[in-house]
Amino acid sequence: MTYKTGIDQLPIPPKDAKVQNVTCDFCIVGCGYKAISWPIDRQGGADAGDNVFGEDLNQQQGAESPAWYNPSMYNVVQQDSRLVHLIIKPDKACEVNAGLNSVRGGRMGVTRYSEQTGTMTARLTQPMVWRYSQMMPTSWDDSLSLVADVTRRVIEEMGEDGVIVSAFDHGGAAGGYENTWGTGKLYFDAMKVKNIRIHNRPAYNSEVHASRDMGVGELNNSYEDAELADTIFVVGANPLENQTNYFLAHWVPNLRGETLDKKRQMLASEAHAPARIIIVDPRRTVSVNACEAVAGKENVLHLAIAPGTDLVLLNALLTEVVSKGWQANDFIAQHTVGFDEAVAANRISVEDAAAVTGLASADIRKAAQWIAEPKAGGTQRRTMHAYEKGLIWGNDNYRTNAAMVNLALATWNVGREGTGCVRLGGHQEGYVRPSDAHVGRPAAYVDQLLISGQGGVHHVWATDHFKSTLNAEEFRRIYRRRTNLVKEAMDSVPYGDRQAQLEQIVAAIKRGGLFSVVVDILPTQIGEAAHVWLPAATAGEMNLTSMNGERRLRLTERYMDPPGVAMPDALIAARMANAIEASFRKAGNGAYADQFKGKFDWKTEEDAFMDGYHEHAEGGKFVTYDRLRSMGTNGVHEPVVGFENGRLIGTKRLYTDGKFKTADGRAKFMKAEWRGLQVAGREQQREKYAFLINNGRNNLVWQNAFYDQHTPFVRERMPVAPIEMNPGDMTTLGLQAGDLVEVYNDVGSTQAMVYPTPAAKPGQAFMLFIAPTGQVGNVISKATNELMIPDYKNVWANIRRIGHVPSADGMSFKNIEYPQTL
Ligand SMILES: Nc1nc2c(c(=O)[nH]1)N[C@H]1C(S)=C(S)[C@@H](COP(=O)(O)OP(=O)(O)OC[C@H]3O[C@@H](n4cnc5c(=O)[nH]c(N)nc54)[C@H](O)[C@@H]3O)O[C@H]1N2
Ligand SMILES: Nc1nc2c(c(=O)[nH]1)N[C@H]1C(S)=C(S)[C@@H](COP(=O)(O)OP(=O)(O)OC[C@H]3O[C@@H](n4cnc5c(=O)[nH]c(N)nc54)[C@H](O)[C@@H]3O)O[C@H]1N2
Ligand code: SF4
Ligand SMILES: [Mo]
Repeated sequence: MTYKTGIDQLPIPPKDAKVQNVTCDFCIVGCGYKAISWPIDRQGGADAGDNVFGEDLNQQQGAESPAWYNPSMYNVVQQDSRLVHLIIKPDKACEVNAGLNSVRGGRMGVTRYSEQTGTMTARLTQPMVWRYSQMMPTSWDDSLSLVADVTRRVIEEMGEDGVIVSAFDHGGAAGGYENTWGTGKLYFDAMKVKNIRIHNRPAYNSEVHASRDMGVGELNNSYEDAELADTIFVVGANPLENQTNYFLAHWVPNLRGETLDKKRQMLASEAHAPARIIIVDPRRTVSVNACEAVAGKENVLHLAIAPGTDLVLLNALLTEVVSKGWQANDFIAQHTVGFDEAVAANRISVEDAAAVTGLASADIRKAAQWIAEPKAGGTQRRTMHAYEKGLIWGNDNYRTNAAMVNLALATWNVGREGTGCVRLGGHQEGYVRPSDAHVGRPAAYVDQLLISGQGGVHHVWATDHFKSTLNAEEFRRIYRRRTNLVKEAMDSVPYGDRQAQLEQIVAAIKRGGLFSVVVDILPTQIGEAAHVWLPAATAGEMNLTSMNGERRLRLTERYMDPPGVAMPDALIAARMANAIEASFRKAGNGAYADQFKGKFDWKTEEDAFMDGYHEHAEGGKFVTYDRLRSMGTNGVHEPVVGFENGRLIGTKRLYTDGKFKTADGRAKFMKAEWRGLQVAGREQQREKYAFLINNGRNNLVWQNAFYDQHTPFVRERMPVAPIEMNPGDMTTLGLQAGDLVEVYNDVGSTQAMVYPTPAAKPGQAFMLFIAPTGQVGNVISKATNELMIPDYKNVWANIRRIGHVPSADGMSFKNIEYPQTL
């Protein structure tokens, strides 16, 4: 372990070290971890009685020993103002990850704020405001009263439509029930803001409207179902890299046949075999490769579909299943409506579908068989249907989502063990807010409001549109211009004269300016344009509750202090609300001030949890911090339905009674006819440009790299956003590994570093999506579907060499595929 870090010894945690529950900060999977901490001036010992593991560490530990941690899991931090050693290591007893960490979660230790070890010292430690023509530190009262006064003046001039908000709606760090409630109560209860967007799309809407309209909530199964399935059918997702430990701890054992005993026990009357898997993705991902390695090629069907044509495949599968009579007739008759109409409207032959999707007819038939052919003995096959951003941010989101759910309903693959029709998920979830009904449908396209000069003040919570939105180049350009107008206006009068400042700010807004407030834990790119930065505390610096992709609710306990005066987002929202109330009251508008009165008296994040989740979530009345803490890293599946013998009682999977979320309880089939590449201009773009710029995540990097860009481990591997390219295409363009290229089309341009990828198809590149050093959003046009959902994935552009990344010569460009035997 001395390699590059120089660390060959780590302290042994003493027997009486503090052990707390942690759910990973990052992805949907929500792996269980333990935070182990103890005073800086002490150490445990190697004898079993002297360390927290209770193990004799004088002996060599086994390969899977939990009595172990690595330098990435360790740091020195402050806890209740005192220095402590801190280890954040995966919990072997957690059913989600069974002791596994990923290359992201395993680095929570080194991504904590530490003055002592120098990690993440870029964190925001105090509020900053635009003053003396630069960002200057100030107090909470001063910064929030400025935000409140400007927000008030904007509301006085423009009404609440002048307040534009960008806010997370997820769980895990940068979200969670406390913080979605805090922001939700501010904008949807005290105010009725309708010009609001979510962190990952330009409006306030659902990623999976269709599934919900059909009565099928999108997280309806349990991770155990991936262990019980006969077939796993995945569309547009790359679970090894993006839902890592769900894939490794639950899919792989089934693909290897290791869950056969469990299947035989739980589903005794049926025939069982190791699972097969179908992966629909234009790209050969490492998930495909890993599945082949563990299940054998004969049990893996990779459908390398023409980008954006999933709808056609899904409709053809439905057509084929029905033509074979493999649908679940009783279930359809008793629990659904609209089957015949949907089958008729969506009908497409396998041959016609093969022509559009570029797939072989035989493979489409094989997929239908693997999904729905009855098992030996005639029982209905159990097929888990899963999808994520290749479908959600793919072509024609609403209809394609509907076509996926149609197939799952027709084959009764919802509400039974070993099934599910589910999002694989992105972040953890943690949504509890007052009604958003006033936002309307379709919701306002917030980016376009900002670009067209509307709105006066923009509150930005834990997102960086400069990197992650569509049409990003134009967004950035206009956002800078508008916020600069306000900066110049602020510079023109004495900073200490609040009244003069306000007048200048309002005058600048009337000339097209925009006042921007960013709540984040680190400096961001959109923050460079902002006038106020408010420093947030993140998970572990506050208590935080969230649920994972199987609706498993847990509490991450506070194990360290936030940096400086940073505060949980929920409490920032509360203080902002109180400041806005005070501003209106002072200005003589008591009626408006009263909308905030008495609603934001929370002293702690637990107060926000009790006011929000406990009072408003389904089953919330059973849940308290103490009860959740005692449920440990395994938590409880939502919705919680009771509390008995000291334990919360949950719901392992949804719709087992065949009752769906519609007025009459019947799930709805939906018509979903094919209409080509639906977003305006994309067909033409495909014809005009040489490369598909497919884009998304990779294993190493979490989101916009907010931590990773400050971490040598990642930075030295990816100094610039990598773009995976076919070696033949590289030769044609005269490119070497590590070359810097420009990716450009009629919308904009961006930069990336060439990563040779033998599995990449000619003409199909894959770029890391929202890196600080190259954003795909620059080349994505502003057009969306009818409900304001972007197609981030199906984008075409040209590529040209502009140089070489200086540090690339010392880098590895090894093929990321696994060897074929695992
Ligand atoms: N390592 C890591 N894990 C993460 C994240 C991260 O940043 N890093 N982010 C988390 C978040 S917020 C999210 S939302 C999830 C996203 O999880 P995923 O959806 O798994 O991630 P992506 O890589 O965006 O896209 C998945 C796949 O869609 C494919 N695709 C592109 N176009 C099409 C198409 O037209 N049809 C089909 N069928 N497939 C297509 C791409 O080739 C890609 O392999 O990941 C979460 N997990
Ligand atoms: N081209 C393309 N674009 C995409 C996508 C795609 O597949 N392709 N996917 C979309 C998707 S699914 C997503 S999720 C988005 C992600 O896009 P963003 O939401 O813009 O990216 P994140 O990295 O998740 O942003 C998190 C921000 O919150 C801050 N933060 C972290 N913890 C905390 C906290 O506790 N409190 C506060 N206040 N701040 C915190 C971080 O510093 C960071 O600035 O990108 C979207 N854009
Ligand atoms: S798989 Fe996701 S939740 Fe689990 S450790 Fe990795 S990033 Fe964290
Ligand atoms: Mo996401």
